[in-house]
Amino acid sequence: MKTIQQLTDEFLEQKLALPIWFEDGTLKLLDQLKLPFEEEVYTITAVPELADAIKNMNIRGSGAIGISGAYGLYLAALNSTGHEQSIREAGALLKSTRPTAVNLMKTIDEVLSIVNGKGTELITKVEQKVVEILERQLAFEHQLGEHGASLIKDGDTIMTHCHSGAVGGSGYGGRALSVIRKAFDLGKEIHVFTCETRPYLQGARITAYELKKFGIPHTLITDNMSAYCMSKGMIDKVVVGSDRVAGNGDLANKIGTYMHALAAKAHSVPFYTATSSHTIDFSSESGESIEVEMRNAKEVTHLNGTPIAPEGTNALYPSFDVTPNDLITGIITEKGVVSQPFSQNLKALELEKTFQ
Ligand code: RUB
Repeated sequence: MKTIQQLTDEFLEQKLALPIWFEDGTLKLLDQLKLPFEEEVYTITAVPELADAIKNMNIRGSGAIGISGAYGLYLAALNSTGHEQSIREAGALLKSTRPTAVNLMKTIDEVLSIVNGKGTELITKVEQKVVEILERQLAFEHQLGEHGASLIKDGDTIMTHCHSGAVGGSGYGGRALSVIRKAFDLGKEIHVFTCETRPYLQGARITAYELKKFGIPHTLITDNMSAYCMSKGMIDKVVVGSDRVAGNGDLANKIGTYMHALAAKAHSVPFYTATSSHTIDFSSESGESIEVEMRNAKEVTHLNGTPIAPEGTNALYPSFDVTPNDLITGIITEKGVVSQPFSQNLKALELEKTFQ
């Protein structure tokens, strides 16, 4: 099997838009806080630095933080010369960084499930597991992209929210943008409306940056314009990513997703989430049990460090919301597009089996 270095070299050759990669015994991370104006690369030499980068959103997006967890455990294995307890402690630290995106927890648990033994043998074991995960995640992006692209018609305008793309995933197009990118690569004439995504502006800063990079025609709107655009027949489909899908199909995704889904239902615009089986969490029966991360209110009262409200203004920042499954037309996965009733059809796909 390949080494992590060989795999990363392959990824770099494929010109993927990588969020994180391995180079010369360290991790390299594209600083997403600097996008779209600078493409600055951070070097990470120890797991606590990686944990801080995830917390501070230098790296973000559920797919990207999932693979960061895997890379982080490999770094822990190397730095501790294959010490089992140190790898487990690194796993606990990385899992504590952000609570909503389930990919992070699942990926770390998957690596930890093979952690036993010591020394070089353990390092190699972790490395092989991480290689397997990285290859699989990238393959999912292509597969779910193909299934999703089959829903897109020539001439469609697709609205998306937040950033569910290459640098939030494994480098091809993450989830929502894999669907869009595949449709575009297949020659479909499409246009994308990207919502700016207050307060962190992932749509304006990162989705628009990637759409430009991939040459896909697009228009930026503010979040509160979506119902207007739908009411005027300007949007044919909504495709968003997913931080977690509960067993009944309820969707936890970036704050604002729920509001777009309500507008889409009111205007009979099909609403899809693009995800992978790794993001379907059968241990959450419904969205009610999903923990929504509350972030610092200063991220609402300030924009890029500049205050936009009177000093002392109270603000609230739930970073995600839960869209009830009855507002969702279909769940696009690497195995196909799942439709209602989701509880039954998600189970029928036996998605979790992939990982047993
Ligand atoms: C990102 C976010 C994205 C989802 C879906 O949150 O909510 O919409 O992660 O994208 P943050 P994907 O920027 O707070 O990490 O399906 O690619 O994970």
